[in-house]
Amino acid sequence: MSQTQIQQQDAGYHLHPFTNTGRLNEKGARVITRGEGVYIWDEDGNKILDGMAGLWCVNLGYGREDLAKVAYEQMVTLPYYNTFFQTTHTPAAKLAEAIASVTPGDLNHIFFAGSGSEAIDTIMRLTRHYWAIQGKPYRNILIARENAYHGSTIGGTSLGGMSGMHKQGGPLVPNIEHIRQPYWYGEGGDMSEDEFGLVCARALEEKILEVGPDNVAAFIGEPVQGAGGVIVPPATYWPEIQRICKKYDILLVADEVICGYGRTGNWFGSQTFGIEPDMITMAKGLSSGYLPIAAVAVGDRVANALIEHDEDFNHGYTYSGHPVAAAVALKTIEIMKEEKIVETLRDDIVPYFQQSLREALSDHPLVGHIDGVGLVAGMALMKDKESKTPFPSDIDIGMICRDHCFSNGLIMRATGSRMILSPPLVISREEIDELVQKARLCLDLTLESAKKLGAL
Ligand code: PXG
Repeated sequence: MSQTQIQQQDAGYHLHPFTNTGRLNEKGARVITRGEGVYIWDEDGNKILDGMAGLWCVNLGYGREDLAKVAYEQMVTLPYYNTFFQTTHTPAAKLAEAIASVTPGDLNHIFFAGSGSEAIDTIMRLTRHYWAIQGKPYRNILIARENAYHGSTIGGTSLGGMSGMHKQGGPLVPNIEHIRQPYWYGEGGDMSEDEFGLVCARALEEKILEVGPDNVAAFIGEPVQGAGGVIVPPATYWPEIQRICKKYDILLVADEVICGYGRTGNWFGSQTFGIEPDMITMAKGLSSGYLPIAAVAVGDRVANALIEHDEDFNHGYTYSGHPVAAAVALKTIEIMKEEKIVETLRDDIVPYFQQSLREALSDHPLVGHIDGVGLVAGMALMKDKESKTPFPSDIDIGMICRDHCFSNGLIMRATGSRMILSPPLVISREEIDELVQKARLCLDLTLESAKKLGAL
């Protein structure tokens, strides 16, 4: 089938997520046909370096036969069986143990879901249920942050802090509060990073006191906000959040859907930022994106309460612990251990990536600031970086840059005027060199476009 035929079918029948479908249909979606390592190819044969690992997930790179074989073997052995009615199967049991072997602290009790959004709905229900079985059903307020992303089910949308999402499909789930995000470059003003981190964390204490400590179930946050633009919090932020949660006996949940499985340079973002959460969510890197699977790792406090409470927890999904997805996730964890992915990142690839980005791009006239940790980074594009002046709203500088990247063999994602990188964890030094060279070229082209549009 030709590219045009596929585009016509797509335009005729496919409603895309987070997309203005009418506009997309006019120009036609780009057809991606295959992947190998850190590269993908489109229907016209263009080779593209995937600086986003799909959607923050293809951590082990494309085209791994070892993952495909495991899926095939599991499919012919047992393609599906549920874990609802007093049954289990080898992939789910083995995967639960394997996840517990890599999660920090006592996060050793695993509840499976099919997506990050479902994992988030699980923690929303489980944190509230926990307090209900403690005899405190009034402790049901969840506190999250503005510009957080926690998925797009009604639960994830409500818990997230994306105003564009809150406007659609409401009313939202009640008893959710949002506090400010720790975005120092954008909102820190004259404060030092450390000072600003404390101010943002103390917004949690203010909110707790405002709604009453006895009414709060949990605080939920991404260690690094991903879809919000790669907002890396100041070093003071998470320890202070942890202290406040302990002080008011509030459950702390880290949404590790992006940060989990190596992205920040450790197995989990909680380790990078010194957080000891009561629960974490995970998805994406758990199966390297090869099949949809997610999980919540629950610590002893909540798990023991559930286990000791003599009643079903009436929650779960048809595909909780799906055997094929679980087998692939198990293999993913085994590969990460065997190939020492986290160690290689820590000792070599992360410092090289972060340094190369800064050396190549910091002095670019458009780049106001680079935020980054592990193998993830966000760049703020500014009209005038000295005076921190953003582009006017009619110039979508992020989209202009993203389009230049697309045309020049690089996937870099735009969140507003921030450009995001989150490449596969198996990227080599040479491929990082190629990535930063392409990024520089595309920033130059973006600068030219902005001048042509009269924005500079
Ligand atoms: N929590 C976090 C922190 C996420 O990043 C979810 C939950 C929801 O996961 P599912 O599997 O339901 O999508 C996510 C997902 C983007 C983008 O544009 C990011 C995500 C999903 C879609 C787009 O950066 N993250």
